[in-house]
Amino acid sequence: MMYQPEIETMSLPRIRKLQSDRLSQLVSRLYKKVPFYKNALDEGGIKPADIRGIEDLHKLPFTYKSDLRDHYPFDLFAVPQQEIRRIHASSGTTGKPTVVGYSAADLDIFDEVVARSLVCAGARPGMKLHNAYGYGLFTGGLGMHGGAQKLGMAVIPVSGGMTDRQLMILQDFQPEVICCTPSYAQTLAEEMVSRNISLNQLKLKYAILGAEPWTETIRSQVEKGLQVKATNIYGLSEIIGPGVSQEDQEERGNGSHIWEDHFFPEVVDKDTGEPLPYGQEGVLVFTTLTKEAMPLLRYRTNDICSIYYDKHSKRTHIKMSPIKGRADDMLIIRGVNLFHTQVEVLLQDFSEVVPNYQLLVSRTKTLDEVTLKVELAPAFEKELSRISQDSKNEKLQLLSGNIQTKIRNNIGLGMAVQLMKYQEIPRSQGGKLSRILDMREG
Ligand code: DLL
Repeated sequence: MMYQPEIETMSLPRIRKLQSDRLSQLVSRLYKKVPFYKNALDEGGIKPADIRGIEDLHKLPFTYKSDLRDHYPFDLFAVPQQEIRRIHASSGTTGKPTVVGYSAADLDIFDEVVARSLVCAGARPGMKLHNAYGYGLFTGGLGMHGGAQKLGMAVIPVSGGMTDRQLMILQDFQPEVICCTPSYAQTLAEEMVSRNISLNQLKLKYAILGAEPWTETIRSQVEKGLQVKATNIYGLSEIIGPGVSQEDQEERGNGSHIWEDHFFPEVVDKDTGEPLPYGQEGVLVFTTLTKEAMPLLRYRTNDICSIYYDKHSKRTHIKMSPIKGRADDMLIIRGVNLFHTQVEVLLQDFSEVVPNYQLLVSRTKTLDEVTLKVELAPAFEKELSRISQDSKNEKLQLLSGNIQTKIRNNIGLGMAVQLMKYQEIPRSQGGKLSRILDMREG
Protein backbone atom coordinates (compact mmCIF):
# COMPACT_ATOMS: atom_id res chain seq x y z
CA MET A 1 0.00 0.00 0.00
CA MET A 2 1.04 3.58 -0.62
CA TYR A 3 -0.46 6.70 0.86
CA GLN A 4 -0.30 8.69 -2.39
CA PRO A 5 0.45 6.14 -5.15
CA GLU A 6 0.22 8.66 -8.03
CA ILE A 7 2.85 10.86 -6.42
CA GLU A 8 5.01 8.10 -5.01
CA THR A 9 5.31 6.33 -8.39
CA MET A 10 5.40 9.42 -10.60
CA SER A 11 7.74 9.12 -13.59
CA LEU A 12 11.03 10.93 -13.33
CA PRO A 13 10.33 13.44 -16.14
CA ARG A 14 7.06 14.41 -14.43
CA ILE A 15 8.80 14.76 -11.08
CA ARG A 16 11.44 17.02 -12.69
CA LYS A 17 8.74 19.17 -14.32
CA LEU A 18 6.93 19.54 -11.00
CA GLN A 19 10.17 20.39 -9.20
CA SER A 20 11.13 22.91 -11.86
CA ASP A 21 7.79 24.72 -11.73
CA ARG A 22 7.87 24.79 -7.98
CA LEU A 23 11.45 26.02 -7.79
CA SER A 24 11.02 28.95 -10.15
CA GLN A 25 7.88 30.09 -8.32
CA LEU A 26 9.65 29.72 -5.00
CA VAL A 27 12.66 31.79 -6.02
CA SER A 28 10.47 34.67 -7.25
CA ARG A 29 8.50 34.61 -4.02
CA LEU A 30 11.56 34.49 -1.78
CA TYR A 31 13.15 37.35 -3.70
CA LYS A 32 10.12 39.50 -2.93
CA LYS A 33 9.41 38.38 0.61
CA VAL A 34 12.71 37.61 2.35
CA PRO A 35 15.37 40.35 2.42
CA PHE A 36 18.06 37.78 3.24
CA TYR A 37 17.41 35.94 -0.03
CA LYS A 38 17.01 39.14 -2.04
CA ASN A 39 20.45 40.25 -0.86
CA ALA A 40 21.97 36.83 -1.44
CA LEU A 41 20.67 36.72 -5.02
CA ASP A 42 21.66 40.31 -5.72
CA GLU A 43 25.15 39.66 -4.40
CA GLY A 44 25.46 36.63 -6.64
CA GLY A 45 24.17 38.62 -9.63
CA ILE A 46 21.22 36.23 -10.01
CA LYS A 47 17.75 37.34 -11.05
CA PRO A 48 14.73 35.17 -10.19
CA ALA A 49 14.08 34.86 -13.94
CA ASP A 50 17.45 33.12 -14.32
CA ILE A 51 16.06 30.15 -12.39
CA ARG A 52 13.89 28.51 -15.01
CA GLY A 53 14.03 25.01 -13.67
CA ILE A 54 15.73 22.56 -11.40
CA GLU A 55 18.77 22.48 -13.70
CA ASP A 56 19.48 26.08 -12.64
CA LEU A 57 19.49 25.22 -8.94
CA HIS A 58 23.29 25.11 -8.74
CA LYS A 59 23.38 28.85 -9.53
CA LEU A 60 21.71 29.62 -6.20
CA PRO A 61 23.71 30.27 -3.02
CA PHE A 62 23.72 27.83 -0.11
CA THR A 63 21.89 28.53 3.12
CA TYR A 64 23.74 27.62 6.33
CA LYS A 65 22.61 26.97 9.87
CA SER A 66 24.46 30.16 10.83
CA ASP A 67 22.09 32.11 8.54
CA LEU A 68 19.18 30.86 10.64
CA ARG A 69 20.98 31.91 13.82
CA ASP A 70 21.83 35.33 12.36
CA HIS A 71 18.15 35.87 11.57
CA TYR A 72 16.90 34.61 14.93
CA PRO A 73 14.09 34.19 15.62
CA PHE A 74 11.75 35.09 12.76
CA ASP A 75 13.63 37.07 10.09
CA LEU A 76 13.63 34.30 7.49
CA PHE A 77 9.85 33.96 7.59
CA ALA A 78 8.28 34.55 4.18
CA VAL A 79 4.70 35.11 5.37
CA PRO A 80 3.19 37.67 7.77
CA GLN A 81 3.17 36.67 11.43
CA GLN A 82 -0.64 36.21 11.36
CA GLU A 83 -0.21 33.34 8.93
CA ILE A 84 2.13 31.37 11.17
CA ARG A 85 0.33 28.46 12.84
CA ARG A 86 3.17 26.75 14.68
CA ILE A 87 6.73 27.38 15.77
CA HIS A 88 9.31 24.71 16.59
CA ALA A 89 12.91 25.07 17.68
CA SER A 90 15.84 22.76 18.00
CA SER A 91 18.38 23.45 20.65
CA GLY A 92 21.94 23.55 19.47
CA THR A 93 24.82 22.71 21.75
CA THR A 94 25.58 26.39 22.25
CA GLY A 95 23.66 29.62 22.16
CA LYS A 96 20.25 30.26 20.68
CA PRO A 97 18.09 27.51 19.20
CA THR A 98 17.26 27.19 15.51
CA VAL A 99 13.70 28.42 15.00
CA VAL A 100 11.28 27.27 12.31
CA GLY A 101 7.74 28.42 11.46
CA TYR A 102 4.85 26.71 9.67
CA SER A 103 1.80 28.09 7.89
CA ALA A 104 -1.46 26.11 7.77
CA ALA A 105 -0.45 24.75 4.35
CA ASP A 106 2.99 23.77 5.71
CA LEU A 107 1.35 21.78 8.49
CA ASP A 108 -0.75 19.99 5.86
CA ILE A 109 2.42 19.09 3.97
CA PHE A 110 4.03 17.93 7.23
CA ASP A 111 1.04 15.64 7.91
CA GLU A 112 1.11 14.39 4.31
CA VAL A 113 4.81 13.41 4.24
CA VAL A 114 4.59 11.79 7.66
CA ALA A 115 1.47 9.83 6.59
CA ARG A 116 3.37 8.70 3.48
CA SER A 117 6.30 7.68 5.64
CA LEU A 118 4.12 5.76 8.09
CA VAL A 119 2.55 3.69 5.30
CA CYS A 120 5.98 3.09 3.76
CA ALA A 121 7.12 1.79 7.17
CA GLY A 122 4.21 -0.68 7.36
CA ALA A 123 1.64 1.30 9.38
CA ARG A 124 -2.00 1.21 8.25
CA PRO A 125 -5.16 3.16 9.09
CA GLY A 126 -6.80 1.63 12.13
CA MET A 127 -3.52 0.70 13.80
CA LYS A 128 -2.31 2.33 17.01
CA LEU A 129 0.91 4.35 17.09
CA HIS A 130 2.92 4.44 20.32
CA ASN A 131 4.62 7.80 19.76
CA ALA A 132 7.67 7.98 22.02
CA TYR A 133 9.35 10.90 20.27
CA GLY A 134 9.50 13.93 22.53
CA TYR A 135 6.57 16.36 22.35
CA GLY A 136 7.44 20.02 22.63
CA LEU A 137 9.72 22.28 20.68
CA PHE A 138 11.31 19.17 19.11
CA THR A 139 9.53 18.30 15.84
CA GLY A 140 9.52 14.52 16.43
CA GLY A 141 6.49 14.14 18.70
CA LEU A 142 4.02 16.54 17.13
CA GLY A 143 5.27 15.76 13.63
CA MET A 144 4.57 12.03 13.86
CA HIS A 145 1.34 12.78 15.71
CA GLY A 146 -0.16 14.87 12.92
CA GLY A 147 0.75 12.42 10.18
CA ALA A 148 -0.61 9.43 12.08
CA GLN A 149 -3.93 11.16 12.70
CA LYS A 150 -4.15 12.16 9.07
CA LEU A 151 -3.55 8.54 8.07
CA GLY A 152 -6.33 7.37 10.37
CA MET A 153 -4.31 5.81 13.13
CA ALA A 154 -4.96 6.15 16.85
CA VAL A 155 -2.04 8.04 18.34
CA ILE A 156 -0.84 7.33 21.86
CA PRO A 157 1.17 10.48 22.68
CA VAL A 158 3.49 8.93 25.28
CA SER A 159 6.45 11.21 24.45
CA GLY A 160 9.95 10.21 25.58
CA GLY A 161 11.02 8.91 29.00
CA MET A 162 9.29 7.23 31.96
CA THR A 163 10.22 3.79 30.71
CA ASP A 164 7.99 1.95 33.21
CA ARG A 165 4.94 3.71 31.89
CA GLN A 166 6.00 3.06 28.30
CA LEU A 167 6.23 -0.67 28.99
CA MET A 168 2.86 -0.72 30.69
CA ILE A 169 1.24 1.02 27.73
CA LEU A 170 2.93 -1.28 25.23
CA GLN A 171 1.40 -4.25 27.06
CA ASP A 172 -1.99 -2.80 27.90
CA PHE A 173 -2.86 -0.68 24.84
CA GLN A 174 -1.38 -3.14 22.34
CA PRO A 175 -0.08 -0.69 19.71
CA GLU A 176 1.10 -2.26 16.44
CA VAL A 177 3.56 0.54 15.66
CA ILE A 178 6.12 2.35 17.80
CA CYS A 179 8.22 5.35 16.88
CA CYS A 180 11.17 6.60 18.91
CA THR A 181 14.92 7.12 18.61
CA PRO A 182 16.88 3.94 17.86
CA SER A 183 18.78 4.31 21.14
CA TYR A 184 15.52 4.47 23.08
CA ALA A 185 14.22 1.41 21.22
CA GLN A 186 17.37 -0.33 22.51
CA THR A 187 16.51 0.76 26.05
CA LEU A 188 12.93 -0.48 25.74
CA ALA A 189 14.03 -3.84 24.32
CA GLU A 190 16.50 -4.33 27.17
CA GLU A 191 14.07 -3.27 29.86
CA MET A 192 11.54 -5.81 28.57
CA VAL A 193 14.05 -8.53 29.29
CA SER A 194 15.06 -7.25 32.70
CA ARG A 195 11.40 -7.01 33.72
CA ASN A 196 10.56 -10.44 32.36
CA ILE A 197 7.99 -9.10 29.95
CA SER A 198 7.45 -11.68 27.26
CA LEU A 199 7.25 -10.59 23.64
CA ASN A 200 3.90 -12.42 23.37
CA GLN A 201 2.45 -9.77 25.63
CA LEU A 202 3.07 -7.14 22.94
CA LYS A 203 1.40 -6.66 19.58
CA LEU A 204 4.13 -4.50 18.02
CA LYS A 205 4.92 -5.15 14.36
CA TYR A 206 6.78 -2.07 13.19
CA ALA A 207 9.27 0.39 14.68
CA ILE A 208 10.01 3.71 12.98
CA LEU A 209 13.37 4.92 14.21
CA GLY A 210 15.21 8.15 13.53
CA ALA A 211 16.47 11.51 14.80
CA GLU A 212 20.00 10.09 15.22
CA PRO A 213 22.32 7.91 13.14
CA TRP A 214 22.04 4.14 13.53
CA THR A 215 23.22 1.06 11.67
CA GLU A 216 22.32 -2.56 10.93
CA THR A 217 23.85 -3.54 14.29
CA ILE A 218 21.12 -1.70 16.16
CA ARG A 219 18.49 -2.81 13.67
CA SER A 220 19.27 -6.47 14.49
CA GLN A 221 19.15 -5.82 18.23
CA VAL A 222 15.85 -3.90 18.10
CA GLU A 223 14.15 -6.22 15.61
CA LYS A 224 14.95 -9.21 17.79
CA GLY A 225 14.34 -7.46 21.09
CA LEU A 226 10.93 -6.02 20.19
CA GLN A 227 9.90 -8.49 17.46
CA VAL A 228 9.38 -5.74 14.90
CA LYS A 229 10.44 -4.69 11.46
CA ALA A 230 12.43 -1.53 12.09
CA THR A 231 12.81 1.20 9.47
CA ASN A 232 14.65 4.48 9.29
CA ILE A 233 12.88 7.84 9.27
CA TYR A 234 14.96 10.93 8.61
CA GLY A 235 14.30 14.61 8.81
CA LEU A 236 15.31 17.91 10.30
CA SER A 237 13.38 20.82 11.71
CA GLU A 238 14.77 23.28 9.20
CA ILE A 239 13.30 21.30 6.29
CA ILE A 240 10.07 20.24 8.07
CA GLY A 241 10.82 17.65 10.80
CA PRO A 242 10.50 13.86 10.54
CA GLY A 243 9.25 12.61 7.16
CA VAL A 244 11.82 14.10 4.79
CA SER A 245 12.74 10.52 3.94
CA GLN A 246 11.60 7.04 4.92
CA GLU A 247 12.81 3.50 4.40
CA ASP A 248 10.34 0.97 2.95
CA GLN A 249 9.78 -1.93 5.36
CA GLU A 250 10.02 -4.35 2.44
CA GLU A 251 13.31 -2.83 1.26
CA ARG A 252 15.05 -2.61 4.61
CA GLY A 253 18.75 -2.00 4.31
CA ASN A 254 18.39 -0.45 0.85
CA GLY A 255 18.14 3.23 1.68
CA SER A 256 15.25 5.63 2.26
CA HIS A 257 13.02 7.44 -0.22
CA ILE A 258 13.27 11.20 -0.09
CA TRP A 259 9.86 12.76 -0.81
CA GLU A 260 11.36 14.77 -3.61
CA ASP A 261 8.16 16.44 -4.81
CA HIS A 262 8.55 18.57 -1.65
CA PHE A 263 12.25 18.38 -0.74
CA PHE A 264 14.85 18.54 -3.49
CA PRO A 265 18.11 16.87 -2.44
CA GLU A 266 21.67 17.40 -3.59
CA VAL A 267 24.88 15.92 -2.23
CA VAL A 268 27.82 18.30 -2.38
CA ASP A 269 31.51 18.18 -1.60
CA LYS A 270 32.05 19.25 2.02
CA ASP A 271 34.85 21.65 1.14
CA THR A 272 34.20 22.89 -2.39
CA GLY A 273 30.39 22.79 -2.37
CA GLU A 274 30.43 21.19 -5.83
CA PRO A 275 27.44 18.90 -6.46
CA LEU A 276 28.58 15.24 -6.48
CA PRO A 277 27.34 12.47 -8.77
CA TYR A 278 24.71 10.00 -7.55
CA GLY A 279 26.19 7.38 -5.27
CA GLN A 280 29.04 9.53 -4.03
CA GLU A 281 29.15 10.45 -0.37
CA GLY A 282 29.09 14.08 0.73
CA VAL A 283 27.00 16.71 2.51
CA LEU A 284 23.26 16.46 2.02
CA VAL A 285 21.63 19.71 0.89
CA PHE A 286 17.88 20.39 0.63
CA THR A 287 15.73 22.94 -1.13
CA THR A 288 12.15 23.04 0.17
CA LEU A 289 9.96 23.28 -2.93
CA THR A 290 6.56 23.82 -1.35
CA LYS A 291 6.98 25.36 2.07
CA GLU A 292 5.33 28.75 2.61
CA ALA A 293 6.39 30.10 5.98
CA MET A 294 10.09 29.40 5.94
CA PRO A 295 11.31 27.96 2.65
CA LEU A 296 15.04 27.34 2.39
CA LEU A 297 17.23 27.30 -0.70
CA ARG A 298 20.09 24.78 -0.81
CA TYR A 299 20.21 24.28 2.95
CA ARG A 300 23.36 22.49 4.08
CA THR A 301 22.23 19.86 6.56
CA ASN A 302 25.80 18.84 7.45
CA ASP A 303 24.62 15.22 7.33
CA ILE A 304 26.85 12.86 5.38
CA CYS A 305 25.30 10.36 2.95
CA SER A 306 24.83 9.61 -0.76
CA ILE A 307 21.72 9.79 -2.95
CA TYR A 308 20.79 7.49 -5.84
CA TYR A 309 17.89 6.08 -7.83
CA ASP A 310 16.90 2.48 -7.13
CA LYS A 311 15.35 0.89 -10.23
CA HIS A 312 14.23 -2.11 -8.21
CA SER A 313 12.07 -0.08 -5.89
CA LYS A 314 8.24 0.19 -6.00
CA ARG A 315 8.46 3.93 -5.61
CA THR A 316 10.22 6.23 -8.05
CA HIS A 317 11.47 8.86 -5.60
CA ILE A 318 15.22 9.13 -5.10
CA LYS A 319 16.83 7.31 -2.19
CA MET A 320 19.45 8.31 0.37
CA SER A 321 21.86 6.02 2.17
CA PRO A 322 21.76 5.96 5.98
CA ILE A 323 23.42 9.02 7.51
CA LYS A 324 26.98 8.21 8.48
CA GLY A 325 27.15 11.17 10.83
CA ARG A 326 27.22 14.95 10.87
CA ALA A 327 30.20 16.65 9.26
CA ASP A 328 30.67 18.69 12.45
CA ASP A 329 30.64 15.53 14.60
CA MET A 330 33.32 13.82 12.57
CA LEU A 331 36.38 12.99 14.63
CA ILE A 332 39.79 13.41 13.08
CA ILE A 333 42.12 11.11 14.94
CA ARG A 334 45.77 11.16 13.92
CA GLY A 335 44.73 12.07 10.40
CA VAL A 336 41.94 9.48 10.10
CA ASN A 337 38.33 10.61 9.74
CA LEU A 338 35.99 8.77 12.06
CA PHE A 339 32.22 8.58 12.52
CA HIS A 340 30.88 6.50 15.40
CA THR A 341 28.59 4.60 13.02
CA GLN A 342 31.69 3.10 11.37
CA VAL A 343 32.57 1.44 14.65
CA GLU A 344 28.95 0.52 15.43
CA VAL A 345 28.50 -1.40 12.21
CA LEU A 346 31.58 -3.54 12.94
CA LEU A 347 30.23 -4.58 16.35
CA GLN A 348 27.59 -6.67 14.62
CA ASP A 349 30.16 -9.41 14.04
CA PHE A 350 30.72 -9.90 17.77
CA SER A 351 27.92 -11.74 19.53
CA GLU A 352 29.85 -11.37 22.82
CA VAL A 353 29.01 -7.64 22.98
CA VAL A 354 25.86 -5.53 22.67
CA PRO A 355 25.78 -2.24 20.73
CA ASN A 356 25.85 -0.13 23.87
CA TYR A 357 29.06 1.73 23.41
CA GLN A 358 30.86 5.02 23.71
CA LEU A 359 33.88 6.47 21.98
CA LEU A 360 36.07 8.27 24.46
CA VAL A 361 38.40 10.80 22.87
CA SER A 362 41.38 12.05 24.84
CA ARG A 363 44.67 13.77 24.23
CA THR A 364 47.94 12.48 25.64
CA LYS A 365 50.66 15.09 25.10
CA THR A 366 50.11 15.85 21.44
CA LEU A 367 48.43 12.69 20.21
CA ASP A 368 44.69 12.11 20.12
CA GLU A 369 43.52 8.72 21.35
CA VAL A 370 40.18 6.96 21.08
CA THR A 371 38.99 4.28 23.44
CA LEU A 372 35.98 2.19 22.54
CA LYS A 373 33.96 1.28 25.61
CA VAL A 374 31.52 -1.49 24.78
CA GLU A 375 29.33 -3.68 26.96
CA LEU A 376 29.42 -7.44 27.20
CA ALA A 377 26.27 -9.28 26.19
CA PRO A 378 24.40 -10.78 29.17
CA ALA A 379 24.66 -14.31 27.69
CA PHE A 380 28.43 -13.98 27.35
CA GLU A 381 28.70 -12.64 30.90
CA LYS A 382 26.84 -15.70 32.10
CA GLU A 383 29.21 -17.94 30.16
CA LEU A 384 32.19 -16.18 31.74
CA SER A 385 30.79 -16.57 35.25
CA ARG A 386 31.03 -20.33 34.89
CA ILE A 387 34.74 -20.47 34.10
CA SER A 388 37.96 -19.81 36.08
CA GLN A 389 39.34 -16.31 36.45
CA ASP A 390 42.31 -17.18 34.25
CA SER A 391 40.28 -18.49 31.34
CA LYS A 392 37.92 -15.57 31.76
CA ASN A 393 40.78 -13.07 31.43
CA GLU A 394 42.08 -14.97 28.45
CA LYS A 395 38.72 -14.86 26.70
CA LEU A 396 38.27 -11.16 27.40
CA GLN A 397 41.71 -10.35 26.13
CA LEU A 398 41.12 -12.34 22.99
CA LEU A 399 37.82 -10.58 22.42
CA SER A 400 39.16 -7.06 22.85
CA GLY A 401 42.09 -7.95 20.61
CA ASN A 402 39.73 -9.21 17.91
CA ILE A 403 37.58 -6.08 18.07
CA GLN A 404 40.71 -3.95 17.90
CA THR A 405 41.99 -5.80 14.85
CA LYS A 406 38.62 -5.58 13.10
CA ILE A 407 38.57 -1.81 13.63
CA ARG A 408 42.15 -1.37 12.53
CA ASN A 409 41.59 -3.41 9.37
CA ASN A 410 38.38 -1.64 8.43
CA ILE A 411 38.90 1.94 9.56
CA GLY A 412 42.67 2.10 9.66
CA LEU A 413 42.80 3.32 13.22
CA GLY A 414 44.31 1.74 16.31
CA MET A 415 41.89 2.06 19.20
CA ALA A 416 41.97 0.77 22.76
CA VAL A 417 38.96 -1.45 23.53
CA GLN A 418 37.58 -1.45 27.02
CA LEU A 419 35.01 -4.17 27.72
CA MET A 420 32.37 -2.99 30.16
CA LYS A 421 29.83 -4.85 32.27
CA TYR A 422 26.33 -5.03 30.83
CA GLN A 423 24.41 -1.84 31.70
CA GLU A 424 27.50 0.13 32.68
CA ILE A 425 27.23 2.66 29.84
CA PRO A 426 24.54 5.39 29.98
CA ARG A 427 21.31 4.56 28.13
CA SER A 428 18.94 6.77 26.17
CA GLN A 429 16.25 7.97 28.54
CA GLY A 430 13.95 8.82 25.64
CA GLY A 431 15.75 11.23 23.33
CA LYS A 432 18.87 11.43 21.24
CA LEU A 433 21.93 9.74 22.73
CA SER A 434 25.47 10.99 22.38
CA ARG A 435 27.91 8.15 21.70
CA ILE A 436 31.02 10.33 21.77
CA LEU A 437 32.68 11.61 24.90
CA ASP A 438 35.30 14.17 23.94
CA MET A 439 37.71 14.77 26.82
CA ARG A 440 40.16 16.92 24.85
CA GLU A 441 40.55 20.44 26.13
CA GLY A 442 39.64 23.47 24.08
O1 DLL B 1 15.53 14.97 14.61
C1 DLL B 1 13.58 15.31 13.23
C2 DLL B 1 13.21 13.88 13.40
C3 DLL B 1 12.38 13.51 14.43
C4 DLL B 1 13.65 12.94 12.50
C5 DLL B 1 12.01 12.18 14.57
C6 DLL B 1 13.28 11.62 12.62
C7 DLL B 1 12.47 11.25 13.66
P1 DLL B 1 16.23 17.90 14.52
O2 DLL B 1 16.11 17.82 16.00
O3 DLL B 1 16.18 19.21 13.85
O4 DLL B 1 15.08 17.07 13.84
O5 DLL B 1 17.58 17.15 14.14
C8 DLL B 1 17.92 16.94 12.80
O6 DLL B 1 19.05 14.87 13.36
O7 DLL B 1 20.19 16.86 10.64
C9 DLL B 1 20.46 14.60 11.50
O8 DLL B 1 21.74 14.99 11.90
C10 DLL B 1 19.77 13.88 12.64
N1 DLL B 1 18.84 12.85 12.14
C11 DLL B 1 17.51 12.92 12.02
N2 DLL B 1 17.02 11.76 11.54
C12 DLL B 1 18.08 10.93 11.36
C13 DLL B 1 18.24 9.61 10.87
C14 DLL B 1 14.82 15.73 13.98
N3 DLL B 1 17.23 8.86 10.53
C15 DLL B 1 19.19 16.15 12.72
N4 DLL B 1 19.51 9.14 10.78
C16 DLL B 1 19.56 15.80 11.29
C17 DLL B 1 20.57 9.89 11.15
C18 DLL B 1 19.24 11.65 11.72
N5 DLL B 1 20.47 11.13 11.63
